Amino acid sequence: MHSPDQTIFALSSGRAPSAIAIIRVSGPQTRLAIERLCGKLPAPRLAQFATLRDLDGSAIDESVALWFPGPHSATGEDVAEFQVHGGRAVIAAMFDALSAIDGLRPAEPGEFTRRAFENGKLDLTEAEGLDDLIHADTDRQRRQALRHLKGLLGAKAESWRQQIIEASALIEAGIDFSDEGDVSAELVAPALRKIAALKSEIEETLAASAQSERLREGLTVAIAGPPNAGKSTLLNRLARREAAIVSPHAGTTRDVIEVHLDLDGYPVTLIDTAGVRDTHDPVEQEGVRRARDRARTSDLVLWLVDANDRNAPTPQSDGDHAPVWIVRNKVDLVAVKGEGAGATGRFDVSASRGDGVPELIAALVIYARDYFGSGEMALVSRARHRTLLRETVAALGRAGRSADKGDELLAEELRIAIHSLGRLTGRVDVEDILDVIFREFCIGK
Ligand SMILES: Nc1nc2c(ncn2[C@@H]2O[C@H](COP(=O)(O)OP(=O)(O)OP(=O)(O)O)[C@@H](O)[C@H]2O)c(=O)[nH]1
Ligand SMILES: [Mg+2]
Repeated sequence: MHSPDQTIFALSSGRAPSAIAIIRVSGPQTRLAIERLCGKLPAPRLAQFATLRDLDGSAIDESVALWFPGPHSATGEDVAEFQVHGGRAVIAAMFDALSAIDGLRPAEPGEFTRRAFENGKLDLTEAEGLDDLIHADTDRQRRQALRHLKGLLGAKAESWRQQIIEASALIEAGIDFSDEGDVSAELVAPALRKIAALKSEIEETLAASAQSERLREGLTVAIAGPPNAGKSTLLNRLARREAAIVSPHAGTTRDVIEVHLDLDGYPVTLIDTAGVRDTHDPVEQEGVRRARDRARTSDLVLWLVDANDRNAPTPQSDGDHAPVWIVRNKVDLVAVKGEGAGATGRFDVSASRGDGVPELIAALVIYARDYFGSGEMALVSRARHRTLLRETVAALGRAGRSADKGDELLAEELRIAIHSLGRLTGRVDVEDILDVIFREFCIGK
């Protein structure tokens, strides 16, 4: 995909129609593109009012144009930005005009950021942070992403890498001096101390980030239980909108309905499912199957029962799956309060009137806080980071243990550690993972 000789363009702002749309161009033909459309080149980095014209000279729109000559641009290449009116026809006409210029083509997802990475404008962890920032739904996700965008993990990894390179240099020097016995030992001992210290530092970082990947993914809470218990009513109340259909008929919900909540800054996906019962209706059977599936793969299940139903089924908890909270609904219809309410994981609510719902929400917030742990402050936010840091720790551990087996073995383990850290920031040999990472990006970024 990497082809710096091509000039790319894309709509970088949100979905049309909108008040303003931003179209970005990056690559060697950018100067030509801006001259063709605007008639002349604006002063670098200054907003310039311009009537944009297609190749026949007819006006497309009145816009603000910006010209960022490389390397002082977001991608490191020549970049132009056209701020046009955000109508679909305007954008289409702009795309036609840009496509008509030789060497210009629409960008692939993430291609602008990839070029920025290739040109050393950001490292891989910063690029990932940028993607996370664009997709952040809650304030906590935003703050975590910003930490990565600022390069905190990248800088840490780079400093570790440099220190291992230094330790490794001592060992390599020791190998050169190996005929002289003592010199080698004198060089290797401090290197080994350095390696042991680095290993514990990386282990601490991993431990402090134990749950932080979760902040990207969010917490999934499934509302399950027998038909007609009021599951959809509860979902609507928690979502504060009529997301699911509510009716007095048992078996109303068939599809799995998802709503996204921002619970005190924590991202939560709430799922409403079909009431679980034996049924001959094939459509409802499929709904029940999906309900069971989603309950199984969720992180927490709210098992909702009608407080008036003495024979309400209890959840089939199958072993190591998500914790289940029992929520007795429709307490507005019962005179006596349930015995269990107030105990851990037991709630009495009226989904339709709202009684007991604040307590349920408060418990969910506490649960989320625990579930996400120190995520926001943690440095590691992706499985990719964790895997590479674990590889580094393992190599450093082997290096420490192989000290008496010869310096060559030790040096080889250090090379592995250096390589893993290099892959983290994208300094070495990462061609294979680049496609995977940048494919997740939006077009225009
Ligand atoms: N009195 C009272 N009625 C409720 C309460 N919550 C829900 N209901 C009523 O119970 C009926 C069923 O509600 P739903 O939310 O559709 O129940 P459900 O569990 O989603 O049902 P299925 O989708 O069929 O499994 C509706 O008539 C609701 O108005 C409550 O707290 N109190
Ligand atoms: Mg329902």
